[in-house]
Amino acid sequence: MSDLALTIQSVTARAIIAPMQRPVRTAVGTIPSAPLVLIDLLTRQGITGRAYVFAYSKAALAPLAQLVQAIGDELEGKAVAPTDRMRELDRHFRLLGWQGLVGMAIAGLDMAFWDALSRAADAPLARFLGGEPRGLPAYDSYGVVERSVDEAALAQSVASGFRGIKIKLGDGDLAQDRATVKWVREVIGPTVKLMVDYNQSLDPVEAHHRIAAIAEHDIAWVEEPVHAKDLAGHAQVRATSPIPIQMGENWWFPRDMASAIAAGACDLAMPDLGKIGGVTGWLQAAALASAASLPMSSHIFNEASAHLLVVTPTAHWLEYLDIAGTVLKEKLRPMDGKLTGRGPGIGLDWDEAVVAKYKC
Ligand code: SMN
Ligand code: MG
Repeated sequence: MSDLALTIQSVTARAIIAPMQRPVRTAVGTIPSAPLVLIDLLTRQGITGRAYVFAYSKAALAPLAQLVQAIGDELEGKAVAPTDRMRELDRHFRLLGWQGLVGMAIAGLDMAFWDALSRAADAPLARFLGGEPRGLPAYDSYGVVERSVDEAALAQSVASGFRGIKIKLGDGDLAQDRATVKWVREVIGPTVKLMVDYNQSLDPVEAHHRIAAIAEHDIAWVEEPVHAKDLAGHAQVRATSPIPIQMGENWWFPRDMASAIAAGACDLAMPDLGKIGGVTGWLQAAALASAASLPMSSHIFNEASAHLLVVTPTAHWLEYLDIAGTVLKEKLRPMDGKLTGRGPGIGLDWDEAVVAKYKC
């Protein structure tokens, strides 16, 4: 076994805009392609840790890359010890607050730390964290769907083995939601799980009406029906909802998750690796979910999530939404509706020719 005492030599952050298989169309706007910051963390021992973070908007891409670079530069000469680094960074950014782009930059660096450590141990991240990589049930994640455009793809997702499908609602009125859910249920059949995501677009009263209108079609969860910050609103919707309420992709670090649990805001949890604080934040979130008996799913970040759900006691669903596959040497592909994490580390190796093509 190699020595796990790694020292940070340098960090390189590169901004790219990667094409996606389909745009992420939501009730609050469309993301046509993936603005990503690719992180390479070089160590003095010759191991490179890799990770990426998702900037959501093109406008945030350059500032996010600059933050990763600037925070990374200050880490030079320090040990690759994610728990220690996170404790220091938490203090360092306490006055500014580490939600937002700073938090995403830190999450990306944290993921690169864990990648480097597990690569040094020549182990997939799941094994490094005490689990054995296995196929995790994944759902195929769609945006707002239209019958004329998406019917064939949805049928194909089911034929390929996916046992769950997520669609986004709230782009039109209640009647449109109802009609969409009806035809999607017809296409995917009665046994495949169907999740719906409102992306924070409703108020609690409207959410109550819409949930009542779609409930007959056997929905596995309703995601972020109201503003993610409105925990009382989520709890209010949850009190009358016959469908489990899902949230978590907008929790900034485990502290936000603890607040949501305390407010009784949701039945299910789905932290996002870029907002929950990378691998270190995820592991703390997994402990909170386990202690509160909340089934926990992932949000984007297919590759790292395929490792982390293995060591999540209440692991539920992996969201299959490929934002970075285009720039990887080997894309992580679902097999019979399941995703298995690949090592060493998180399993990210950049296809440099493709990266060069999409570099900003
Ligand atoms: C989502 C939003 C933005 C980018 C990717 C995914 C979404 C989801 O809320 O849950 O898939
Ligand atoms: Mg969502």
